Amino acid sequence: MTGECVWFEGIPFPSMECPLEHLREVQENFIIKDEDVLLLTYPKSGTNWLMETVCLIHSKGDPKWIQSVPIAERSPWVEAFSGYNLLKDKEGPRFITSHLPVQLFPRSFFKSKAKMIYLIRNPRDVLVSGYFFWRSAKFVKRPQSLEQYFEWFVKGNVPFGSWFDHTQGWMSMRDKENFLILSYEEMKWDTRSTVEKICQFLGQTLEPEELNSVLKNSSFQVMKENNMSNFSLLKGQYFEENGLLLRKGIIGDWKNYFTVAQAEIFDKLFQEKMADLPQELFPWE
Ligand code: PPS
Repeated sequence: MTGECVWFEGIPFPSMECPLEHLREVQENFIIKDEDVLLLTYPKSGTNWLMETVCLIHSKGDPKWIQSVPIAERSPWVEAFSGYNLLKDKEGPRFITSHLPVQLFPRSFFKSKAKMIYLIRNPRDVLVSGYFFWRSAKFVKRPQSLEQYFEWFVKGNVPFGSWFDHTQGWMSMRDKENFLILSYEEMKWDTRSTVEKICQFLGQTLEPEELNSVLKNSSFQVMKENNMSNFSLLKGQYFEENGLLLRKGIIGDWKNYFTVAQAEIFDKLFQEKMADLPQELFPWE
């Protein structure tokens, strides 16, 4: 069932969950409400870690919810057919996840006060994580080698398009008060402070033991063992048995895979594409 992508507005999407008509429907008709919380990422940036963290903050560290409801039902992907159907009839505040680039996000959002968290990660690590992930997926064209995936990635010929365009697009929101930028790297370096930052942004207060429980239950090891959060429920239909969402969970794994030439090409491209943004937005080395 290895699938192809559909192209929407010049960007490839996995055709199985994001058919063309659906993407149009999401963009034109999905209503974002002021009380929604939007978790926005380019794929492989730590999306599920952010989702788990936000869910645990919401339940004040109580793990019952994250242990009993699949992660994609707690904070559905709006661009996925199944996620959209869960979201559209849901009453009250919603957590909404999305990998959509800003220009294809539901138009209603531009008039809403919904809080948005945009999580970024060193695109070199995003690339390596994506290579291992997509090569076990059954719903996109699988890369045959890292070399091939590198070529696709730098051209933006990968699901959800160019990392550079995605990041440039969402970063244009950065002066809005309802927009919080986080990085996977800061989450790793100082998880506690990052969770506190998220709590402050969401207007949530946690007791010290509640915060400790958020940290424990969103840790790599605990998430890896939680079948509601580790994508094991998707094996068979969407992924091969060896497919892993929680692969290594580290910073700088790209150094184990890039050749010197690839590292140089990437550096040059990064400088060209991101030169107009303040470099302190990108906290990796
Ligand atoms: S997806 O498929 O786009 O939604 O994937 P996404 O969740 O964005 O990214 C997957 C990578 O995030 C890592 N991850 C974590 N790292 C640290 N701690 C926790 N709790 C955690 N949860 C997920 C996951 O391991 C993937 O990175 P790699 O580098 O492949 O290990």
